[in-house]
Amino acid sequence: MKYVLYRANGFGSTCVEAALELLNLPFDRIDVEVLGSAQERARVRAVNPAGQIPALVLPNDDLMTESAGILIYLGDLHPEAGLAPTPDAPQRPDYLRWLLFLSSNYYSTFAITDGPERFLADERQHPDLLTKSLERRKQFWKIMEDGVFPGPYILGEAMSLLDVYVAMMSHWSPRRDWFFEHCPRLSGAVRATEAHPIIRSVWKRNFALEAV
Ligand SMILES: N[C@@H](CCC(=O)N[C@@H](CS)C(=O)NCC(=O)O)C(=O)O
Repeated sequence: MKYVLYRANGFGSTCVEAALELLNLPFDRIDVEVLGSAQERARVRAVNPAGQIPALVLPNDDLMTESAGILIYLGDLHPEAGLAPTPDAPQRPDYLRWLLFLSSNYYSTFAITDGPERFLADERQHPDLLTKSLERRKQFWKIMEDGVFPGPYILGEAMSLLDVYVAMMSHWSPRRDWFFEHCPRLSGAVRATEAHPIIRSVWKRNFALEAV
């Protein structure tokens, strides 16, 4: 029995694709356009009523959504891979804290910029909404950058799915140049993560560029 991942290059499904590959779990990819035509969006909503990816159908046919939740689930299901600190590990609180910090704060701003009309009918106010969203993204990255990270990865010696999450998001707005300049410690973890051969190959497909 396989997983089925609804995905699009470079979107939030990228981290789930990476997790499935790192864990060597068989899965099928189904390409969708979440920001595409009304018909295409309806196709996505038929799978995930929120109209979003990642959407992962589990081998028992249950649906799972929410990028951070999926990463936590997969990492916990395969502790032997060492991609998630176990519940009693000292790194566990930071692991959960930053995964959820990113999904609920940083990631959620994309719901605004991907469809400002969903929040404000008056188009003249959209540029302000976009500017403010960008400012908030930068603030959230700086808050995380100022957290205590021992390196070389965010939680210390071992790469975790938190590093994969951050590496994916480093490609998103405010984009890599800003990220590398303002978040040097997180950037170190991103570079270390992107040196992993599986991450390199998943990134090549998703971001159509060299990983680092
Ligand atoms: N909370 C969700 C957010 C997922 C999300 O916003 N995905 C974007 C693509 S990266 C999407 O599907 N956007 C379509 C829309 O908002 O209509 C998660 O963490 O998985």
